[in-house]
Amino acid sequence: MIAPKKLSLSTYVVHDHAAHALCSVASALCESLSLSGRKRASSPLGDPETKGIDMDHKTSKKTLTVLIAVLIVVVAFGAMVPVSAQRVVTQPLDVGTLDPTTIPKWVNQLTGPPPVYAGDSAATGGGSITQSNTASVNVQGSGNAVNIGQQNIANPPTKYTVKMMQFNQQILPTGFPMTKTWGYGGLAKDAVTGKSLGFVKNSPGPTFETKEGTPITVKWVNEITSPSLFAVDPTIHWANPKNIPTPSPPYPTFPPGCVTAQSPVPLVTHVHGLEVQSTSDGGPNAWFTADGRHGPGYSTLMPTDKNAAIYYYPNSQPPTTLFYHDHALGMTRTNLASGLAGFYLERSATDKIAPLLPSGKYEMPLAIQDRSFNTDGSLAFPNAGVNPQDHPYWFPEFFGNTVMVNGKVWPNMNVDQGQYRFRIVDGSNARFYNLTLSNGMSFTQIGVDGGYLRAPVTLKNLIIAPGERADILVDFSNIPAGTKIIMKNDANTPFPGGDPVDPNTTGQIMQFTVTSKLGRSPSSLPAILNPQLATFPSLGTPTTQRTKTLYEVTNTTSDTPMMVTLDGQMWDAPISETPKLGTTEQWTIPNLTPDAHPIHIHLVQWQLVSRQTFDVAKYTADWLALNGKAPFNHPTIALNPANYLTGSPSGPDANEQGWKDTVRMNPGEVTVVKARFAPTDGSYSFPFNARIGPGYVWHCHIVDHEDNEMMRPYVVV
Ligand SMILES: [Cu+2]
Repeated sequence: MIAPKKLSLSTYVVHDHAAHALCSVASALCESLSLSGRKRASSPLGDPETKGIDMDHKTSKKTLTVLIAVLIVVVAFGAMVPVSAQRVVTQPLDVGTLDPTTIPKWVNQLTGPPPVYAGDSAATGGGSITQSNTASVNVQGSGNAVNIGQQNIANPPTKYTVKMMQFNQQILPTGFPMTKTWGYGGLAKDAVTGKSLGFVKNSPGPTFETKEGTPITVKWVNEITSPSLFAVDPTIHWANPKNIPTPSPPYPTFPPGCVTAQSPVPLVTHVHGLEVQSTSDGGPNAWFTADGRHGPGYSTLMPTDKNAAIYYYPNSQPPTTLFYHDHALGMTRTNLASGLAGFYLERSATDKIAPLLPSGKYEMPLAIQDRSFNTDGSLAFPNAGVNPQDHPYWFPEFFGNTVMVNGKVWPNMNVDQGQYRFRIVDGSNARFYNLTLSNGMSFTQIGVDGGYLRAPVTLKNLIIAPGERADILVDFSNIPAGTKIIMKNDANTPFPGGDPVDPNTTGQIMQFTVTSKLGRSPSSLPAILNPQLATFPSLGTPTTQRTKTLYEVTNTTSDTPMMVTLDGQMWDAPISETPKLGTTEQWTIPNLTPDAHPIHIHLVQWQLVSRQTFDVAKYTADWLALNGKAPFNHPTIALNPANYLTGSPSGPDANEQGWKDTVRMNPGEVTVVKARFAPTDGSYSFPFNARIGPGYVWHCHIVDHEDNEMMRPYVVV
C-alpha cells in the first residue's frame, strides 16, 4: 500500500527537542562532507559542472573535529532522553498549523479566466531557423550521449519569455497573510479583452493560447535563487545539481533538512500532453538552476543564458487543454506543490466544435489543487518521511487540507444565467476528485486530455486524477438568480479505498453564485464530436505487446513504502521500452498495489482498451517467484496476466473514449491501453524527429510516486 494503512494518512513523524538538537549537528555534518559512499548521482556520467562538490569539501578538518565532538555529546545526552524521542503520532490535520475550518469559504473571488501570455514583441517569424544546439545530451538513464545535430525548423511568429519566480500571493482570503509561493511570470494580457497587463506573475502561471499549425518558442528562465520551500530528499533519485553523495543516517529534520540539497533549485518545464521533440519536452534530466548548472538531459533550441532553456513547441496536434508544470527529477512533488503549474491551450482554425462552445468570459480554465497552510500564511508540506531510515523527507502522497482553484482557496465565481465551458485540470500532487454539483444538476463532458471525446457525455459526477483534464459544459440558464451551487468532492484519499474526505473542508471545491445577468444559450452539439474516434478504440492491431506492472516496494520491517515502481524497475535501469516510430503498441498493466495510479506517457496519447479484475495475490506471488525481490537488477521477466483474470473486461467509460495521456489504473485491475507512436491527427510521423534528444518518459502522475521511482525512460526508435 502506498499510504501506511496501519497509521493514518495524516500521520507524520514528530521529533522532540533532543532529537532536533542531534539532527541539527547531523545537518552540519551533512553539509560539510559526504557521510556515505552510497553515491547516487542523477546521471551515470555525472554532471559536467561539479563546482558544488569543491565547495562542499572546503570545510576544514578543525570544524569537522568540533562537529564530531558536539555530536558525541549530543548522542550521549540523547541516550539519557528516552529514545522514543522519534515517535509517530496521528494528527487530525495532516500538516500545517492553520486549521482549515477557520478559513471562510467563498470569500475569494474568481472574476475571469487567468491572464494569457502576450509574447515578447512584434511578430518576428517567417522563414526558417536552424536548431543550433549541437551539444550532446544523454538519453535518460542509459548514459548514452547522442548528438542532436542541426535541424531547420519553421521560425515561430511568437516567442515568449517565461520566468520561474518566488513571490507572495494572496491565496488565502483577504485578512489572512499572503503566501510565499512559486509561479511563472511573463508579459500577459487579459484573456477576455486582450488588454495588456504588462508583466504578470502568478501561481498557477498565465495561460498559453496557441493555434494548431503555429509553432512558438518559449525561453524558460530559472530565477529561483532561494532554497526549496520544502524538504528535498537526497536519498531518492533526484536532480542533484551539486552532485553530492547520498547522505546516511542520522538525518537532520526539516528545517533545515540537508542544506546542501536545498539550493540551488533545479527546474524544468514540461508541457503535459504536448507532441514535442524530446529536446523541448522538459524531461526530468533537462533541469537547470538559477546559478547555471545543467542536468545531463539539458537542451536548448539555441544558445541562451545559463539559467534558461529555449524550447520549441510545434502545436501540431488537434485542439485541446494541456498544462505546463515543473518536472525536475526527484523534485517534481516539491516544485509542483510550491506552485509551478499553468494552462496551455491549443486551438484550431478548422475546429468545427469550438464555434458551438462558450468562449471569452464564458470559457474558464479551472486548476484544482489541494494545499495546506501555516498560520503565517506559508505553505505546509509533509517534510518527514514515513520510512525515515530509507527516506528521511519523502512522503508517499501529499494531501492538502484545503482546496485551491486557480490559486485561490475555496473561491466563489459569479456566473451569468447561461452556459459555461470549464476546462478542468487536476493539478494536485496526489488527490483524486469525484466532482458533483450540490444542486444535483448534470453537466456535459466534451473533451479529455488529448482533445474532443468521441461523443458528448452527460454526467452527474466526474472522477479526475492528477494530470487528467476534463472539458465540461455547465448550463446555469434555468437556475434562479441568487442560487448558490457548490462544486463538491467525495473521492477517498488515497483513491479509491482510502480515508473519506472531510465534508466541511476537502469535500468542497468552489461555489458558483448565479446572477440575474442573462448569459449564453447552449448550442446543440453533433452526436459525434470527434469523427476520428467514431468507433472507439480506433487504433489498429498492435505490432508490439508489453506487460508492465505497477508495484510498490515496502520496507518489510516497518511495513511502510520505500518506493513505487513500474515493472519492478528503478529509474536508472536500462531502457526497456523502445517503441518504433509509427507503430501501434498495446500495454497490459496489472496494478499490484492497493491504490489507483494515473499513469502518464509523454509524446503520445493512449486509447484505453479495457479494465479487468485479476487475482492480485497469486499474480504477485508468481511474478516475484519469476523475478526475485524487487527492485530487480535484471530486465523484468513478464508474466502474462491472462491466466489470472477474473470477471469480464469492461471498456472505457464514455468520458474516457478519447485521447488519453493520463489513464487511471485501478487497484485489483489489469488496464489495457494502446498507443500509436505517431501523431494523434493520424499522420505517419511528427513534424520533428522523435528519435533524437534525451528521450521521453512514462510515469505515475501522483508526483510523489513519480519522484520515488515510479517513472521510466523510453525512447522512440
Ligand atoms: Cu502512483
